[in-house]
Amino acid sequence: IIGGSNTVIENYPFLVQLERDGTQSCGGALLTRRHVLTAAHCFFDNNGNRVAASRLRVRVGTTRRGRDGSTRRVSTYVIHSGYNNRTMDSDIAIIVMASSVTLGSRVGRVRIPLQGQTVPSTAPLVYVGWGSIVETNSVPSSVLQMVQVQKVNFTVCAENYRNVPAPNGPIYLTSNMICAGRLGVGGADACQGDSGGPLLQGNTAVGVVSFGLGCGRAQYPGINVRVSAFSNWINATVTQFNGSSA
Ligand code: 4AZ
Repeated sequence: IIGGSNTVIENYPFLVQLERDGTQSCGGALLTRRHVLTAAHCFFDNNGNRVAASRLRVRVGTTRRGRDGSTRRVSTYVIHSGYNNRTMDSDIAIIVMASSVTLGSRVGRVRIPLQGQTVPSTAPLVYVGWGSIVETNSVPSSVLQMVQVQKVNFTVCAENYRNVPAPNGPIYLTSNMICAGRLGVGGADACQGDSGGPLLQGNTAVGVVSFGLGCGRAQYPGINVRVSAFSNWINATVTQFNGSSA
């Protein structure tokens, strides 16, 4: 999180850490006592291979990165069939934990919007996570960070990304994405390690942190999965993977 402030998990009890080989690598948000909403790209290694579920843990109920709270094994994870690792379209996935977590003041469920529900352009939005606090390093935060941002006009955001020069661009956004940050100002954004975590409007995950060009840049807001484009898929997937055999 760029430009954020220290906060505590009690303010965002649905927020979880996804650990790969014992190290926090992504964020996520609890949908139910057994299901976590996160990003599809969190499940691929640097060679583009899927990471085995046995290497993953979900840590809930803690403000501190990699400490306290409690962890759960991952039974399986479901990557959206439309995920494209080059365009980053449909960068959304659901984790099915091997056992359920206990709800309390530090562990709770996030809300998701109805399918097709749009985010009001004036609503205050919040990024949360343990990711980098500086664009130029990949040092995570040991304490949970939050930062307030705004939805950025999609046409403007898409044009800016389309005009990114080679070799990084052009980058073509899809209608399944929401931009959020401080357009023209910068300094408030998600960053490496925040991926998979929610972009919040109150207790509703309107986005899933996905990617961006750098972090906190004035012309390049963070890009998030538009959750309302996937609400029906989320609900159907949670229902399908609901039981003891998953
Ligand atoms: C990343 O590398 C990443 N500024 C996540 C979010 C953003 C950039 C990069 C948005 O996971």
